[in-house]
Amino acid sequence: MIRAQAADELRTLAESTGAPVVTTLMARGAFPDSHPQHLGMPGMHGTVPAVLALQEADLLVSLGARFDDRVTGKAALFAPNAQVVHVDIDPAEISKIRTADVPIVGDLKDVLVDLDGAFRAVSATTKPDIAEWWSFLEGLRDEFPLGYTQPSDGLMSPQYVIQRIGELTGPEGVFAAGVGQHQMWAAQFIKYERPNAWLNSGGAGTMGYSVPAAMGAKVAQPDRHVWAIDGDGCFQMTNQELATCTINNIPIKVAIINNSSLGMVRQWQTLFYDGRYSNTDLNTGHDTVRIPDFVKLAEAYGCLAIRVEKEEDVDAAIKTALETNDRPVVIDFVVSADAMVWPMVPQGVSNSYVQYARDHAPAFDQED
Ligand SMILES: Cc1ncc(C[n+]2csc(CCOP(=O)(O)OP(=O)(O)O)c2C)c(N)n1
Ligand SMILES: [Mg+2]
Repeated sequence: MIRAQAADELRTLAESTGAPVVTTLMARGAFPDSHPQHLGMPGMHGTVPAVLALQEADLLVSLGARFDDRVTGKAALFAPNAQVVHVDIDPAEISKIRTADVPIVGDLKDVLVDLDGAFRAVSATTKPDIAEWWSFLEGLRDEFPLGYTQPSDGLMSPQYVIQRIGELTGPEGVFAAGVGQHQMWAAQFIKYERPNAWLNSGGAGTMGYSVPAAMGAKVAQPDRHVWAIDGDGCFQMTNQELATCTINNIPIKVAIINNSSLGMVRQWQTLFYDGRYSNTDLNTGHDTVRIPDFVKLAEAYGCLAIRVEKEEDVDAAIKTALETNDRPVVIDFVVSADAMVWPMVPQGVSNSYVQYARDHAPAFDQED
């Protein structure tokens, strides 16, 4: 959708059908988060309404999405009642994972216009009634909004930091993320209103992506605020590009969400390996030797460097970063290692098992 530059055409089709819309990790921003028909991101860490809407739907129109396992969960149990219209520019994608009932190969910018025309022609006589469907979805929305709990160790919550970066920067900013928990929180808690506001390595999931991606975005669009939302692990893969930024006057802003660990791996060790933590401590954060010390490292690269350890200091640091345009800024946000990404569908099971929080699976609770 983003590569096809078809966001306007998507909006037209969505509004004429009244259908709920979800945006995959790669498509965040293709449809405005503020739009009332937007249910959020689907998949392993998607919103409960988005995950269960796909699961319960009788018709899925997939526009350039590829049914990867992070969206479908166990593919054989994905959206069991749905007929699938699958549109893609690459014929190899069609029916690769989920058999398409209606395969369409083409450029989304053209196909969306044709679909909209076809829908209008049919609905002029028989308009589908989806009021009951929407009341089911609104119920999920009310009951299961995106949220988080405050960490019990007294350290900052990473979700709060990321949410404030989004709110203070606004929808004209560009946000590039690394890979891990911070990436999922950046996808969930920053609100995207336009295509290309979100740059992210989906699919391959390459740690180290965010600093170079932010650098490229800032060169392409120097008038925008460009953030790299990075993990303490990811940042250690490509932070040497800060030299390129400083020497070439590319003033990006880097927010290190420093949980002192390979947090996404640690989360799986917590949930699925009884908390046996193996090789996930990075010793970069609270109460550690801080090797490397990200503030000293950033200063060595000619950046403005700030360390933030308390929530009351978050806004001031973000504002300083937004006001600084003569050199890169690196903020070391020292956050709790215990925060987890929710909702979550455990790997390899049906999306109907989506958990809103630990041991809380709405679809199954409702059946009880
Ligand atoms: C190059 C590379 N190595 C390993 C992985 C597997 N992996 C995915 S997320 C992650 C942890 C990332 O840690 P950090 O950057 O600190 O992010 P956090 O999850 O703590 O937010 C790892 C090791 C990967 N995606 N890419
Ligand atoms: Mg980390």
